[in-house]
Amino acid sequence: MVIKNIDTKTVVAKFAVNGYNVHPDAVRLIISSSFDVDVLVRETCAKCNGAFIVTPEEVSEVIKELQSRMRGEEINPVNIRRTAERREEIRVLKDVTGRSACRGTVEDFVAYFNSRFEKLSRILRNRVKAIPVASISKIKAETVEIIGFVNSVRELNENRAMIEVEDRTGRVRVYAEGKIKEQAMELFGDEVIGITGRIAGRSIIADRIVFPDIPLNGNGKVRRDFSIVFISDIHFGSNTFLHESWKKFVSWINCESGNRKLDEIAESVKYLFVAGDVVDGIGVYPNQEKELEIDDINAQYEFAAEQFDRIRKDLKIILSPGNHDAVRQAEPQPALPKEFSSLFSSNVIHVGNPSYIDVEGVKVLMYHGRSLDDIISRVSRLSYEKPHDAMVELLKRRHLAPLYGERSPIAPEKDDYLVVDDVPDIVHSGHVHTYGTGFYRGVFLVNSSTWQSQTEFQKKVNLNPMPGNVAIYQPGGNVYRLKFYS
Ligand code: D5M
Ligand code: FE
Ligand code: ZN
Repeated sequence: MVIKNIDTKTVVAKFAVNGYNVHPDAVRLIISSSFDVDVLVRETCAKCNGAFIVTPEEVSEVIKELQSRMRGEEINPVNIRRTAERREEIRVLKDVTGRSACRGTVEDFVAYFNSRFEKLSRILRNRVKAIPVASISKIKAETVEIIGFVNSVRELNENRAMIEVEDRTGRVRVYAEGKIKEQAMELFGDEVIGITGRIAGRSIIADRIVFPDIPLNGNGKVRRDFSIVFISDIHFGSNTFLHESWKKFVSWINCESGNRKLDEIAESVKYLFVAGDVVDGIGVYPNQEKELEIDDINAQYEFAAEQFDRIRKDLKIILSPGNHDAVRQAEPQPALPKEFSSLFSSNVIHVGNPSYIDVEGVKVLMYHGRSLDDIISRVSRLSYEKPHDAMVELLKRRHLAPLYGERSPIAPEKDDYLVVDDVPDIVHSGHVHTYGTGFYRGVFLVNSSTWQSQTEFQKKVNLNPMPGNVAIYQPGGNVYRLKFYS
């Protein structure tokens, strides 16, 4: 319990510094809560992300979350602290692990899509002064702004498309022409967007499609004096796992490459992120057993743990699962179960997929990247050669799996963990086995290739992996690319 002697003015000032106005009832809630005021302000600002005024409801939600995080820690002690009260080097800001509550019923899906709509429309409300769709035919104005789910998109002719947009009150046809038609044709359906346009009878002629998108300069610059290494898709246990490349990588990260410049880079590394497909798994695709070197899941994780154990222990390793790992397939995926996570040494921190992790004030959003297959196959200008361009589409839509019902199965949690509600400094994904880095609106994007050479399946579908490519990023500074496979 924190003993507080804090007044309204101080709380208002703390929000003002972060660019927020705050409702008096929200201030009262903060003052009467047992949590540290700075923690509450920080977490609330992160939650509101761009809202104009902080409401008491938002503060209550944050308090509830902090309480459940504390309970989670008591029930399930892990080697990371989930409470936001202490300033640790690593904080897990959002992760479904230990909080999954869905059974996949119709009601769960309704609640899930409500959560998605609520979160995304809240972001859009700062940019679009929306009216309910049902009231369009009743108002006298010539122009209108709405926010809704994309129901469908249809190309009418070369210059014209029709988007059906739906909110809680009804549906409306929105016509898109010229440049806006081109934007409309890249909509997947199921995203939440804003529309501004002219009223034409019962329809709208769009003059702008507004995406929830992240702010122009992300979170502003965060500069740190350490570096972070990003890898994924190691596929330990596969007969195409690249032992030699992996060995070279481990020597390098242990500052034992023998090359002075490379060892200096390695010395600056404090964190290693691993974005899933740690092992190849068992029965993930038909006839997989023919392509396994280790055909037992326990033995695969034992081998994985042994390999990570060779990495210097002052490095913190943050590891999440992918579709080949031994957790549920539907996203969000919880962290590896105890029987496997306990095999790893204590510098390995197990988190879910996706998860938000704060390392010394740098926010990393780590997501395995299953939806990238869907996005790349849907948008013709995107390709596997430049996976970071596909990642941009996730940030624009502020959603990690914007194509519902395709190759990315979703578990309908009451809270949509796949919404990018918090603006990250870094987005790390994998899955497509190709390498790419870039910046989008100040956010560093990295897709971290693989440690597996081309599989029989990938040969058949003409998928050319780029194994052994490693990205090293010093927040606010340099990006390096090292190749451990030639
Ligand atoms: O996926 C590695 C890459 O290979 C990723 O881009 C998907 C693709 N892949 C793998 N298996 C399939 C199937 N069965 N259908 C379509 N595409 C596939 P990974 O998660 O490592 O298997
Ligand atoms: Fe993979
Ligand atoms: Zn994968």
